[in-house]
Amino acid sequence: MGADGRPTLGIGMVGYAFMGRVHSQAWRSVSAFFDLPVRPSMNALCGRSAEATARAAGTLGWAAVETDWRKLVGRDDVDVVDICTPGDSHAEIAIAALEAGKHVLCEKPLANTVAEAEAMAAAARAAAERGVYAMVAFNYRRVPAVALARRWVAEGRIGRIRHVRAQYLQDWIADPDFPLVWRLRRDKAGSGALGDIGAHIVDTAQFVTGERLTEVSALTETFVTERPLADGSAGLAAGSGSGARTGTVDVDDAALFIGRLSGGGLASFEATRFATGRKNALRLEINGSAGSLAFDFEAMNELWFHDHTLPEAEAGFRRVLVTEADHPYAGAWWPPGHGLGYEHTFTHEVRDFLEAIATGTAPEPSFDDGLRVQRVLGAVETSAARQSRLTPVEDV
Ligand code: SOE
Repeated sequence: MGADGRPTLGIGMVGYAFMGRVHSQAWRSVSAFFDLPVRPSMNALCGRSAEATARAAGTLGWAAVETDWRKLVGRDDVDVVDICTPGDSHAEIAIAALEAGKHVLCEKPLANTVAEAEAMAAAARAAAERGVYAMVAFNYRRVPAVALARRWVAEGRIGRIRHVRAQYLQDWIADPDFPLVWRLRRDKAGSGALGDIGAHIVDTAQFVTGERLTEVSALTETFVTERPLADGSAGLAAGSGSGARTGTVDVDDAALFIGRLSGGGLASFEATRFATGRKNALRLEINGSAGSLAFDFEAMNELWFHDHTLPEAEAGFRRVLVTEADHPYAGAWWPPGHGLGYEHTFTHEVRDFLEAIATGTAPEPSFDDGLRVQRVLGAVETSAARQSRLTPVEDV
């Protein structure tokens, strides 16, 4: 029981790098801004090095430290396991935690392979029967402007969807001397830009439209195939490698694909970490029979709306500042116009997860939603591997 008389839920988190830090910020701040039936208690942090984990726990606000995730999962004061590790450990940790009766929040992409994602989704379905819940951390669903776009699509404001144009553009590995960090290794990350950021645009597009991708055709490329080995401490921030020794990049640097939506529309996707000058440009434009919506995370408090039912002379894209009290999530924060940032999307994510647990409602995105995205990633890789299907322009 917390000081305010609300029941507490003990949180145990595995991993404390970029995602661990942003999740910590979310767990720490959620009760201060959202009126929830339960209060999270940051009980234990798990990492491999006792010293480094203790340091991180002190900085980030975790009460205790574990160096073996199995021990974290077994703790009586841990009700929720938050997985912020590379994809190669998601399946093992998530399945063990669900079987031990712990709710699970798992970073994206859900897994490194479709088979792992299938096993995780099966474990989540079985756990849900016992009131134990699992959610995959596609945080961009919780950008107020993205949630508003979904609301307007569902209300029919843009009519029947004809086109989805989705891009996720970053540039943090454009320098060929950027080291071979774990996100550039298939054994750790499963795939490259495709799984890391392509997964986000697939989920965001399906979430906003309420439709599914039914088939895809893809091209992937690895522009820099050898990179300096990372010195072990290298995170995702720019830095140098460890000198003369290099290793092979065995994942995609960029993935482009087109697809068909379940409602009959066409979609295009571009995920790259070589878009020089673009830092975190998750962009979505949806064209419907009655209007269009456009969003760019680099201006995340804005949603652009074109109402095609207006007379031509009055129509055109107009900017909606998504900071009003009745916009999704926005009312919990600052007065209109004061704006939110990247970290708030994670606060919204844990808010929704805690609410779902407290009210016994299955949270979204579920592991089945994560599996669906994983199947799209798998289909993209299968299609890209069949490059013989491409038509050489010179042959025509
Ligand atoms: C790196 O590309 C990364 O941190 C992704 O892994 C996150 O999911 C995205 O939100 C920001 O960029």
